[in-house]
Amino acid sequence: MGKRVIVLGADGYIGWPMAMHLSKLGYDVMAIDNGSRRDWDLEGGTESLVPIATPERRVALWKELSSNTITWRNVDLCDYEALHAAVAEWHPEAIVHFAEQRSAPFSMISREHAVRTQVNNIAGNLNLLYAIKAVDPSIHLVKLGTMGEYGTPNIDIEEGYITIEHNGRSDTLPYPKLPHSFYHLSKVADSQNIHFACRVWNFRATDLNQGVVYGSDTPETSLHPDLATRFDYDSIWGTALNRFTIQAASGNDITIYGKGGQTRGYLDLRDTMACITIAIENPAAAGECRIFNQFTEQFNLNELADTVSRAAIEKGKSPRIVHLQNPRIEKEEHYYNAKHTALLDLGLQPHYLSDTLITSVLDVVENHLDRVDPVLLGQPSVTWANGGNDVWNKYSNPDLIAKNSASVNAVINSR
Ligand code: NAD
Ligand code: USQ
Repeated sequence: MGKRVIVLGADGYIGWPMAMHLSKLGYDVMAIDNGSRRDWDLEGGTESLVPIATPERRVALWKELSSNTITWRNVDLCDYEALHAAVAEWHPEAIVHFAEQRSAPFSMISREHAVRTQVNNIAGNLNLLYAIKAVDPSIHLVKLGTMGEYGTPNIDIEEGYITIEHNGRSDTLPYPKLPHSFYHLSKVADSQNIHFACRVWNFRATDLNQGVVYGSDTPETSLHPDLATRFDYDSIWGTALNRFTIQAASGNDITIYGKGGQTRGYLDLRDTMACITIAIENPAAAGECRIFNQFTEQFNLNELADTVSRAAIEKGKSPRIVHLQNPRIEKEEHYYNAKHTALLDLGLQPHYLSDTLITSVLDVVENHLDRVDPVLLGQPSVTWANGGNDVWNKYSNPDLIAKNSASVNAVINSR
């Protein structure tokens, strides 16, 4: 029997390829998701550019093509009893936790969306900590955080910790955080709670401050269209890089928000698979809260737009770069130098955007251009300043919004 792992958020963009990748490596994988991401798409009228199959179809097809079994469970991390039962049933060596609301604009739509994001993410993660404590505190937690937890300070960003000298004394402390949104703030709260669990319960944890992930092909997703992972491009869920590539490929303007000096870390989806596998295979020690900055290259938006534009010109397109009024409140010109050596030291062999942009992103986009919805690709609909007055959903769907609000209130009231 292989080593057991649980992948939480296994229906998502990274979670689904990760579940297959670990299964192919010989791990016995339990995959958990509650389908909330698909509900949030229905609620806002958003849709993946690449069609995605149901979890049932994905798992059945994976078994047929690889002869490996992924055990699927529909569990909400906010339902402690169900989560505890799944962790107890599988008793894994490691749990990889992707299962959160991951969009900064979604978290900034309104008070209700900010509350929903933070309840889902922080309460779900806290439930997980309690489930691990109850089942076996030696389970290695591999948790997806984000580089945006740090924000854009005017000093070098270290990997999780910084040594500070103050009034003649010195200590190594968690690096200060200045997050970009209520979503990114939820990750900071998760990080604090995980750090605390390592201190008081001797947990072993790896908190991965991941940059923006791009690309959609892995050796496993490429086996069949029904094993493909999602590709978001609307202004709520689509990252700037995804949006820029589709804008360039479909003859629309590349939309930089503001001056374009905003710098972020980036990595290929295949490198995410490799980093997480490295983390699982080199577990943190008992009591250790290990923090890695998980990205391979950094770019500002102007550089990113130029790179996409050049690649699109090579393919015969003639994209135009425009600067829109920035809907977010963020620094548009700033210093950025984030350390990211820990994963390279453990053996990561990175892919680079300049080598893979055309094959791993632009070609995928071109194959699905007929599915591009110009409304979703266009102007952003959520502004940081408004705090709740935005018309954000493409199709007003009061039934789903009411259903989601009711379930959030139920979670809050039950605490
Ligand atoms: P995603 O939205 O595609 O996938 C997340 C999955 O988690 C979804 O399938 C969703 O249904 C599930 N989920 C959410 N809340 C849940 C709950 N309470 N119970 C059970 N399942 C739940 O997101 P992704 O892009 O695959 O990101 C995965 C993780 O990596 C997230 O935590 C995200 O914050 C982090 N991350 C992503 C990126 C990126 O560029 N995509 C970068 C840095 C960090
Ligand atoms: N931006 C544009 N044009 C667009 C869309 C975005 O200029 O059409 C700008 C934003 O203003 C921002 C930058 O691009 O300055 C990055 O935005 P993004 O949407 O690409 O990424 P972000 O909101 O930071 O979130 C994404 C993922 C999130 C993950 C994060 C990693 O959605 O889950 O945590 O990247 S990081 O940025 O390192 O925090």
